[in-house]
Amino acid sequence: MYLSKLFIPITKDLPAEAKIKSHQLMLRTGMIKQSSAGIYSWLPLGFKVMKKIEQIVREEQNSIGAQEMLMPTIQSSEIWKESGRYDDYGEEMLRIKDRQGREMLYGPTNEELITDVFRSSIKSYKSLPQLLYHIQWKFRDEIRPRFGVMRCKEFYMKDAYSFDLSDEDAKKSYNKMFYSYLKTFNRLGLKAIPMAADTGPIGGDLSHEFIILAETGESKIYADKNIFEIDLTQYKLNDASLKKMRGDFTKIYAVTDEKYKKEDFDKNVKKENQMTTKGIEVGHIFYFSDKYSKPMNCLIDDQNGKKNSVKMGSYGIGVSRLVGATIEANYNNNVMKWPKSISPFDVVIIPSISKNNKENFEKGVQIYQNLKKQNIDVLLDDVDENMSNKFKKHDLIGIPYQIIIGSKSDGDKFEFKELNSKSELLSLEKIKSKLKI
Ligand code: 5CA
Repeated sequence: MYLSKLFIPITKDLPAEAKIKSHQLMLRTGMIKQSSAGIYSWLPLGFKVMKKIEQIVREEQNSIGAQEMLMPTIQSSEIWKESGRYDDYGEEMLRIKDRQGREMLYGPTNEELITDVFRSSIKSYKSLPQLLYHIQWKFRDEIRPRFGVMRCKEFYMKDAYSFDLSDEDAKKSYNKMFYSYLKTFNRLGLKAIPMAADTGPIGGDLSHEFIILAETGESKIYADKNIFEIDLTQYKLNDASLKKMRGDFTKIYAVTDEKYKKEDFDKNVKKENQMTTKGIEVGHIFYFSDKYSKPMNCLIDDQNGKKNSVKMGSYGIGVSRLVGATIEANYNNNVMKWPKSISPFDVVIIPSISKNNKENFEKGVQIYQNLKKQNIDVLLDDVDENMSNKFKKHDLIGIPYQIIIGSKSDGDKFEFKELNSKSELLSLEKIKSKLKI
């Protein structure tokens, strides 16, 4: 892609309405545009990053055996009346009527709908366990949408649902999700802490939030620094290993302010390991047993032909929130550096362009074509602008690698720079091998 052709409405001014750095950056680099309070259009740059995050989330769900499907955004109120949540959910639910006057709603979550799908299809323990997920827009009429995509009304969520015969089996599904969440956030270059949490309107008595550290986060957290020392690669995808993993994580003290008690913190964590900071909730998992299956009559025959309410859990990741959260975790001193796994482009070529010198640009085009052939997703900055402005702009766009073609280029060697590091003079072959690492 040539930068001049990219739909990327960059603005110089700091948007007044944006209070945190991710919101500011996303508006300034034209990743999103507000359409109305808490509702955004995703423009090409933001959309590309979100889709890359979505793909990593998908791969990690698939790798624990979860199956992807797609449920609609609009749901009938009937199933919510069955579960008893239609009245409980309150004003956050956007309620609408179709032309026949039927009560509908824009789904804020999908426990009822998936239970309805499940009960009409699966009747026997022989088909269990099942793990199903979809990645779909949700709507919650937040009273105070703020911080851009971090707390908005319409947002993109991965929500998964597990179905098991017994509480014991259900906890195995819970542990698999726990593991896949930690792997997902690792691949996104984020350090996430699982924390015991309250269950709110979803319900149940076992729940963990996954929180990434960021000063601008909404949740205050108290944790033992040792939580970052646990090496995930020591665990395997089997029930015993994953049980040990959850035990290892949950025995280290880490709570949000809802559960914080000073005396517990001091008793459980040595002074030098105490960490008090803020974080952003990027995922939340729940085990609620038969909270939905019982009132909705979702029954399974066990080995003796006896009918049991299926045991369920639900597992959410805020895919659109993760775009903002990743920025909060990585944007410092006016430089944004995307983790390689989700960067909007792999590399940007920045030739110094002037009316009298077309050579740099032509060299840039050659390199561009060469890299394209290798399936490297490359951006060529063909805009006629001075180099210092270009660098400022690319500090915001955040592509982690730059090939600079200008006064320092030497024959077939070009400046190769990783954001936040010094540049080096390298041949194209060396650059290619660096990009593929
Ligand atoms: N049904 C359960 C699990 S599937 C559920 O809805 N959980 S949740 O309410 O905790 O939401 C899951 C994730 O969606 C949260 O961890 C958060 O990352 C994201 N999320 C929730 N509300 C918003 C919002 N208003 N704006 C952006 N992201 C949100």
